[in-house]
Amino acid sequence: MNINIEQQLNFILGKSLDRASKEEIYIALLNFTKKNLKQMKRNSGDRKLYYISAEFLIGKLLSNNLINLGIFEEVRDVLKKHGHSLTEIEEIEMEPSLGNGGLGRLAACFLDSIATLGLNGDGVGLNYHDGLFMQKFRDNKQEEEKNPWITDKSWLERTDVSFEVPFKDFTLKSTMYDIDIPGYNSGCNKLHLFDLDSVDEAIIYDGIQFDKNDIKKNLTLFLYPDDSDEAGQLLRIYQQYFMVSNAAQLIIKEAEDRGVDLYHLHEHVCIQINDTHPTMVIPELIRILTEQKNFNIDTAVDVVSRTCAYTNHTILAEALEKWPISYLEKVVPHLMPIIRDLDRRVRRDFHDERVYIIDNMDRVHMAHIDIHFGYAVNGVAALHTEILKESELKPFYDIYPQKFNNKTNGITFRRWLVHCNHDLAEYIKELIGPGYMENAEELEKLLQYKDDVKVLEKLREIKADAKKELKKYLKMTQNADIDENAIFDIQIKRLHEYKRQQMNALYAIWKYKEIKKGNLPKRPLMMIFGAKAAPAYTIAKDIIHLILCLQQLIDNDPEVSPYLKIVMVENYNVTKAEKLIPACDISEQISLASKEASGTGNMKFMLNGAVTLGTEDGANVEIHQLVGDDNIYIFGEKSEKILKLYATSGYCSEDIYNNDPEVEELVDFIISKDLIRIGDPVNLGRLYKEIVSKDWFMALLDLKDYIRTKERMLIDYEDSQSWEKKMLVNIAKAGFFSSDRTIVDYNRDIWHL
Ligand code: 26Q
Repeated sequence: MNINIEQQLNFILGKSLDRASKEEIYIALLNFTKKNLKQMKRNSGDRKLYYISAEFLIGKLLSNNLINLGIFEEVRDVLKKHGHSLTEIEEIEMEPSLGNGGLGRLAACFLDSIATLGLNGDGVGLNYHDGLFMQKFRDNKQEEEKNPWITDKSWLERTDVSFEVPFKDFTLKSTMYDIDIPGYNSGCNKLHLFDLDSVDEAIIYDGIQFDKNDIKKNLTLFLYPDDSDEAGQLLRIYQQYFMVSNAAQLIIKEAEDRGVDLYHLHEHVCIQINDTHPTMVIPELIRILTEQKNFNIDTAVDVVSRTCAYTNHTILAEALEKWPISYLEKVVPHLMPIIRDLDRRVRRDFHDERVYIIDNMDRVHMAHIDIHFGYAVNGVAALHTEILKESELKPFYDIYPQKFNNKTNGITFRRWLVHCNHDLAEYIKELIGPGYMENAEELEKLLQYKDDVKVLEKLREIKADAKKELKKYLKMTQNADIDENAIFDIQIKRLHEYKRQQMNALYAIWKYKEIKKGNLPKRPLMMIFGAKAAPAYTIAKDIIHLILCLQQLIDNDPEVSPYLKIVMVENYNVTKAEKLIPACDISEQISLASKEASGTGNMKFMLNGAVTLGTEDGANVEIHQLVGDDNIYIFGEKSEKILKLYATSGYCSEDIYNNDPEVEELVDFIISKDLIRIGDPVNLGRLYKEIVSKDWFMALLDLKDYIRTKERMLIDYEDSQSWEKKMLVNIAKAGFFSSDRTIVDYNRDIWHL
């Protein structure tokens, strides 16, 4: 770049960098970066992808955009020269609150890789003003507050694109906002976020309460508003339809602008439906083509079916969306004739009620629309796709074997290595050259240093520095004191019973009791959690309460606290993940086998030299295959056995509790005097009862193997050189999990851009 960055910044500021405040510099950098993005070439091509998703968990953008523009280091050095640190300036940026977990972060990694590979593909979603709630801890409980992240000056650019979205009782006029998505060393794409001018944050009161019926004011306020009542469910339908009607209108407008003959839409456009949330794009496109473009319905169904592809992210029954017809009639009655027609087609062709779109309780199965009227269905890790084919979606696989395919998830190394762990990225570059930044499999070249003591020591040094950084960060953000010499054991992900944070908490109880008995560990253990619980998910909140109570119990126990510490990070988000992941030794990936579709945190940790403690679930299976038995710690029952247990109702937690006094002792501690004194007996009692009498995700089944395996890991950690070797092998084998590889696979098998 032949521009003098320093002069440009001074010009934008209207004064010298030396005399500018952090806030002023941030705004100057924002404007400067936006100007540079404007000058990038737009990725183009005859065929265009639209990735529609309810979530885009993009994280802060400043550093990442500078990296992808190739000017990160120059900017950092210019700032440094004038006494400023880019890291501190970044703190001013608000993190966009446009996602919740893995599915949203995956969409963000995909946008980065699509742009980097020079592919013509944009994201389409909603511009939630408060997104996912802000988590606060009070009295050892989660409380929810609003999270207004959109500031005066931001990456969002208002466009003059606007569409009319028809609902039963009124029509709403949208506004499209864009965020530029630069590829690394490549062209630029866009994320289109639709919004409503009439949305009004002033209707939020008392945390995150608001009038669920005031659609004009609430439509794009929150991601996943509480849907425990009818008004909440209707609001979700309003949101989903608003998202896809805008998407459909944008797609058709852009196609027509490009001169595409709509009868050949599928040759010029493909639409990726990210989970079932955007499913209504299928009937909406059919509606527009038949009502406004003179298509007959057979042709419209045919063209749309060749345009749309669906990704499944879960086998949990409760997450597979089924909308009552009566609700759809209240919000989008004009889609119902089309949905009924699609159901009629299915019933005409197949005589198996498991594949019908409308079931005998008058509910519309969104995934069934996607599978019948899309041309591809993919799972997100090898095991997950096999489970879809062999059990969850078997009746569909029997009908359409050619539609099913696997696309193992990936992560962008620009954010999850170069940005979040710059020292490690630089050191890798020193060892094997910069080629791995664009061809991630080149990381394997690191294996030649497997026995190089100097290299291994340097890896540990980089890890130790990251721990010190995290220590500073946790002190600053939540006044937590952590010991940088401890082993860092980290579980960060949405709170869900299947992910089994409760099993990890039971380990903490075990360890606490061991220390009380005088079995002192060689080195302190630092257990870090980060998780938000859905506001209406009671047991998930009880698990948070348990963890926070344990944290307090241990902090106040001088016998235990030198050896064990728990920190639950408040308001876990992408920014915090970026600080936590580089500092991790033990990556907790302990879902009940068969339940975690893929996981992507597991990939971020391994790339940063953490060793996985995990079940044979999701992408852990593939990590295991790549690194081999010596470089991962696998425990627990396998998925075949778990699926059988479910099929035969063969699991009874009470039997384990009653017959294993060690397990009983740990579970009983949840309602012990020690904990009840700190916590709320209602929450702790409810959790205790849930684990003893139900334990739907079988934490007790795997508990002892889990404890044993974690203990083995702590012992192995003390053999520094062999542990460092594990770190190195994990980094070296992470190349497969680059989202660049994932996107190459999507493009080869599904998109054909
Ligand atoms: C459904 C119905 C009603 C309300 C909400 C929902 C809902 C909301 C969010 C259902 C699912 C989600 C999010 C799912 C998700 O994040 N899945 C994760 O996707 C990752 C990317 O593929 C995988 O790595 C994870 O294993 C999977 O859990």
